[in-house]
Formats: sequence, C-alpha cells, structure tokens
Amino acid sequence: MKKIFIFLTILFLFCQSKIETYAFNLVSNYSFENGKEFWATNYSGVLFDILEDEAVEGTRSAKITNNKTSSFGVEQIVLDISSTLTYKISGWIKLKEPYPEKAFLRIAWYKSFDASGSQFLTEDTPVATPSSSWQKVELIKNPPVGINSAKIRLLVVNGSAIFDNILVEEFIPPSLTPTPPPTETPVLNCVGQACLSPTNFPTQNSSQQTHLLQHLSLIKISIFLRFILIPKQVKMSGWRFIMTMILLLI
Ligand SMILES: [Ca+2]
Repeated sequence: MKKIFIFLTILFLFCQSKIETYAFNLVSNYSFENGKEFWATNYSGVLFDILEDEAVEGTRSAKITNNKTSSFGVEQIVLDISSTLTYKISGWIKLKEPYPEKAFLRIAWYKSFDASGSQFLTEDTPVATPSSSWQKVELIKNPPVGINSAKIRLLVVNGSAIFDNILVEEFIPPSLTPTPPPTETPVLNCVGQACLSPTNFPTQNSSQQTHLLQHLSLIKISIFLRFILIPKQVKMSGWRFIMTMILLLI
C-alpha cells in the first residue's frame, strides 16, 4: 500500500506540474568560454580576439575588429537546419569606441547539408545601436524551402565590437501565454416582452476564476503535505487512502 501511495503521489505531482520545453542551441562554443573553438574569420583582415574580462555569460567574449567598409567578422557552420521549422537567431553585442558603422548577426542559409557551395539567402538581425552597453539583437525566421544547413556570422563594419551568447535555436512560441477569449456576438435575451441588453448579461470574470483555481491548488497542496507529514506509526486505511487520492485528483 505504501509503494502504491508513493507511486500515485509522484504521478499526481508530475501531472500537476507544467511541462516546459527548452529549445536546443545549435551553435557550438556559443559563449566563447572555449576560446575560438568552432569559430573562424571570413576575411584575412579581421582581428579576432577572446576577452577574458567582459562577458554576458561566463567570463569570456569575442572581440571582432574589421576596418573595412564591408561586413566581415567570424562565422560558424550550423548543421541540422530544417525548412519546416522556425528559428530564433540572437546574440549580445557591445560596441567599442569609436563606434563601428555596423555590428550585427547574419544567418546564411545553404541547401547543402554541410554549408558548402553557394549560400541561398542571407538574413540579418537589426544592427546594434550606438552605445557602450551590452545589447541583444535577434531575428526570427523560417528558412526557405530546401534549406539544410547554415552559417552564423558575427559581423562588424569599420570598427570593433564584442559578441557573446550567440544562439541559433528552434523558435517555440510561448505555449503558456494566455489567449484572449473569443469575442461573442451579443444576442438579446428576451423573456416575454422584456429583453435584456447585452450589458445586463452575466459575464465571465476570468480573474475570479483564476483566484478560485489558485485556492483549489492550495487546498490540494495542504492535503498532500498533511498526509506526507503523518508519522510512520499511523497507518492509512484503504478507504482513507482512496478518499485522499480522490480529493487530490479533483
Ligand atoms: Ca561568454
């Protein structure tokens, strides 16, 4: 009986908990904590340094300097791209003075499976605004049909910028975002000759419902804690156990 009780309790807690989905980042060494590993410059004139004292995450970041008026920087191949999915490309940028003309992220889509051959299309995040603070840039995109790989590029035009926390991940819309209730067409409620206007209809008060659900959850938690804290010497009868589980599952 005790094992069944523990099993059902764990099952109950599992069912009551919110199942959260975490997107998987496809960028290796995304935070530069492993130095330059997996990253390479895409132009010989680019200076690529790892900073040890500035970071959004961890302790390291990448400083990229490009004195040309074209966009150059560093890049990394991203595999396992599917055109049926939506991706969020994001990263943190901190500009160095004098501020560069541009600093941003670019995703280049490839039809090949290893980002070889010609790029099919490139798409850019917004450029970082002139500021010496860390700022996040991001882009949410569906790859074109037939895309199987990509390159993520950290680019600078005529200056220096620091990059950290570079993510290319499947974009999953927040499933827990409450959606507004559908708009109902007002219908007059006529009883005999008297008709109630739509403003007299009882309306659902979502706030009150939310409070009621919270109270019910607190009651269930209280019952659960009460039986967890019962001394081992006190045995739970079969009927008491069944009633407890029924209360917990209501
Ligand atoms: Ca870092």
